[in-house]
Amino acid sequence: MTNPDETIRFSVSLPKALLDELDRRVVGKGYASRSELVRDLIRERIVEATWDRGDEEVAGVLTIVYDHHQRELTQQILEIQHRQFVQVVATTHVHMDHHNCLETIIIRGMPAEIERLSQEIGGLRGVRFAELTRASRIQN
Ligand code: NI
Repeated sequence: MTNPDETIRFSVSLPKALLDELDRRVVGKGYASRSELVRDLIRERIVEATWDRGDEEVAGVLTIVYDHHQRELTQQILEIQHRQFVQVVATTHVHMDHHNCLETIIIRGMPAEIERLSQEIGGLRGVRFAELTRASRIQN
């Protein structure tokens, strides 16, 4: 009987230069230990693989900065959000200055649909910056 939450210790052989690189990242990124960094690297790859497979529901956060004065842009962004086959869970809007609005859009759905929505919003005239953060459920 094995418990999936059990932590198992195993040893890994690495070239010295690669281990040094790992340790620089442990320090540079403020990790408590090599193990914690390696766990996070593995989880990152799992999220990437889930998005690449594309066969299960995931979540994404689209961050955009757009021109407040671009006519009808806000309306276009809203219409795209309503029309898609993905679920827009929440949006947050911040007025950065007189010209720039920052918005985060939390989206749930299949990876391809989230990518499509993000590209469509990112491609609108007046959207100056668009970046999608990809997330998924991770066991342990
Ligand atoms: Ni604004």
